[in-house]
Amino acid sequence: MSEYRPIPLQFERQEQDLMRLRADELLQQLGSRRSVRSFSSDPVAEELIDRAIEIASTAPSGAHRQPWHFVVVDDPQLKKQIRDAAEKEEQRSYESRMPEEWLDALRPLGTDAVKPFLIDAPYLVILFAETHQVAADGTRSRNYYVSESVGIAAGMFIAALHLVGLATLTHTPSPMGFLRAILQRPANERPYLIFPIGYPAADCQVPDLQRKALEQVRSRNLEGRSEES
Ligand code: IYR
Repeated sequence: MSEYRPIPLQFERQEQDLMRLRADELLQQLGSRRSVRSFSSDPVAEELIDRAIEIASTAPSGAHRQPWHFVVVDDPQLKKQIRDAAEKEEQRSYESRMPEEWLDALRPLGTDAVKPFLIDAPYLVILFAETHQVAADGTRSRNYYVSESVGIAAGMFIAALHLVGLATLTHTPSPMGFLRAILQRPANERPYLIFPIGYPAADCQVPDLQRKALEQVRSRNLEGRSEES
């Protein structure tokens, strides 16, 4: 495999004050993001979805394989097929597959097996992870750190959508194999997440949850070290 040609990094140092201001602004903007489960069917410009996918696709990836594929779905029939299949799986999960501990953990969120957002949202974006690559001559090569890479791309996608002014949800019906069948994707693609995307419904409500404070999610050096390791 040929090597990438080294080129000078484009990087500009910013004034400290500006860096602090940007960090504060970003925290405020991204901190107002909420997972939305109730969508308006108002149309959304598809180019905004495309820009968000391009932003997500700037994510770092193992060996720069970029092992992701985004399918943008707005066809009402496909959306209905996806909703029907997802609800069938979710019904079984809520009724018999999820252990009591998991159901207890979800109770505060009030979720159930009914997923109208899968047809109400003007777009569904289905993110697939490419487990390996298949060249034009049929030779396979493996990808590296696939779930880390695709997870990072997913996070960047969520941030991009929010900063652009759109609402989304990371939806994970389980199992998700039906997505590969309905969307007729190749065997090297594994469904990773569904993102319904649009504007929130006018009467959209979200759970009044709190986020962990900085002190709860970070420590410095050996602060709070564990005896066990
Ligand atoms: N996939 C199911 C259950 C679910 C699981 C988790 I973890 C959540 O944070 C929310 C829901 C559903 O979408 O209802």
